[in-house]
Amino acid sequence: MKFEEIEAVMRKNESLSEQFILPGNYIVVRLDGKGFTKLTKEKLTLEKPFDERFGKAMIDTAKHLFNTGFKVLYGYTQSDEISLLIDQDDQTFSRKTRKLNSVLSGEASAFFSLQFQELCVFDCRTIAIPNREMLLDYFCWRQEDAHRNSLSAYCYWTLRNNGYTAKQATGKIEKMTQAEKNELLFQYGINYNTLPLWQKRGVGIYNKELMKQGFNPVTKETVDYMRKELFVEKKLLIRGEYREFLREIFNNK
Ligand SMILES: Nc1nc2c(ncn2[C@@H]2O[C@H](COP(=O)(O)OP(=O)(O)OP(=O)(O)O)[C@@H](O)[C@H]2O)c(=O)[nH]1
Ligand SMILES: [Mg+2]
Repeated sequence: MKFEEIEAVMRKNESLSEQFILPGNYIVVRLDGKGFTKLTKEKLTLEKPFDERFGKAMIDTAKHLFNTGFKVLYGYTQSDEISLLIDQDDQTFSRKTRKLNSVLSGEASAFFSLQFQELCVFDCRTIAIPNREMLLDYFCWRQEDAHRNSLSAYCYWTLRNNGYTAKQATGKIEKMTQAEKNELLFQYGINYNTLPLWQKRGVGIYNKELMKQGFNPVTKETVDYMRKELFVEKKLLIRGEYREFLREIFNNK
């Protein structure tokens, strides 16, 4: 076969296997740290179950993803995952899932690795969401997951710190209800209700209109003005109130 023919076949194969997020759908991506159980236990020196520096690196990585060419409306991070909502009308890379997944996982992996000077990798999946209610369901679902995970993680490390092996701790937690997990922590002197909200609910990131003060050199007066800035919400509301909070952000995009 001639080179031109080979090229035509290759290009056709490549374009026929291309997938797109269909017009009108919201684009949600979720990145997740690859093998972070091993990374957080063996390679990094971190507080367990939650570490401020790790949490900050996740937030900074999520903020970085707001500046990678996509029109990101909302970011949410908990544990080793980051979800992003990309605008319904975003046409970047013609909405190719291959591009979304590879560019965002590459950007996140590179940025996060620099925070710890260690090789850290994120995977990325792209999800098409056809309507607003499903979008709200998606983010409420991730927040519920954050809550379950944090309760279990606190139980796990409390047991580990009190003589249980990894297997014993996992086995014990597996059979417990949420109420029993709360009770277990209480027995060891931990009141789950008073733990930092970012650990239990995750963190939201969005462009918020904030009042700023500037100096007018002509009139020599300080002036108030409004500016949109990337804002990190570490005290998210939950359930119905979180839904309303998100609805407002999505309405004011
Ligand atoms: N010490 C510590 N560990 C954390 C923190 N946040 C997340 N992790 C750990 O990150 C891991 C995330 O778990 P998963 O994403 O389910 O598992 P994984 O090992 O990353 O596996 P894959 O995602 O399937 O590649 C858990 O083991 C958490 O304990 C933190 O603030 N401190
Ligand atoms: Mg992971």
